Amino acid sequence: MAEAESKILCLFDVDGTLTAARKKISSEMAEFLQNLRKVAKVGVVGGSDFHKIKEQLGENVVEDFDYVFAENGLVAYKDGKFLCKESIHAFLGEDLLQEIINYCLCYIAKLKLPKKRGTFVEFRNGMLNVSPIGRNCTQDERDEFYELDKREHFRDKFVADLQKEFEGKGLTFSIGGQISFDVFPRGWDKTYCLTILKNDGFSKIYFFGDKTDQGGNDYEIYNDTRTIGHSVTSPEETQRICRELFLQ
Ligand code: M1P
Repeated sequence: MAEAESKILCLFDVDGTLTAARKKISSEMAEFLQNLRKVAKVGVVGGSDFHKIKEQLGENVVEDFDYVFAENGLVAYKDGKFLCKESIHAFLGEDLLQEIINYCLCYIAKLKLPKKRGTFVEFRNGMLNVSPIGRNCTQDERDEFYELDKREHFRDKFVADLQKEFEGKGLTFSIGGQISFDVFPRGWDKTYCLTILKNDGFSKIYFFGDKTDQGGNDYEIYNDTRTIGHSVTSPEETQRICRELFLQ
């Protein structure tokens, strides 16, 4: 790798950017990324936990990517090794955490939906993930909720309500996928991983994501002055832009 090129990092969101939502990476995309690694460092930053990122990007994800940032970087791997971890429990404390969880459960209990399943609040290392339908829903139920939510805005309304209720508590509510939203301390969005990269000497960090509008979980990192942001609508578009930028 040439010196100038070695200072470039391509950082990718997962769902809708490298893979279809919650689906596994295609072998073609996996091969494409290995070719890209010949001219730039390649990293991934997802809202999901490490286990889910591994399910989507493969068992060898920490070897296949130079950086893996799960939960926006709260769980980080570099060069095939574990790097660091931060926890929402230690940061917010049990009292505030329970206040948020209890409030969400009460809100969901009052919500009438066509379907409700289980796991309405998932407690992760660096965030809470809140789902009105419940994370135990099937793929069909997930798709159905997603379409309904586009019309009824259940998640937008829930988030607006939480923003009012927990104003001044330093929390961010971020809608990333199809059936849920993430709750974490302000600054623990995807820009969190940029702090970890601070001393790694990249001259340019390119970011690719699909949820780049305000309220989406790529919004902050896409607009951050430390990145060159690209908004994409599909994995195919991600490849096309990368090819134009780096592989001509
Ligand atoms: O990566 C985007 C989001 O993916 C999942 O969202 P959902 O299950 O709603 O489709 C979640 O893992 C979420 O935390 C994450 O932000």
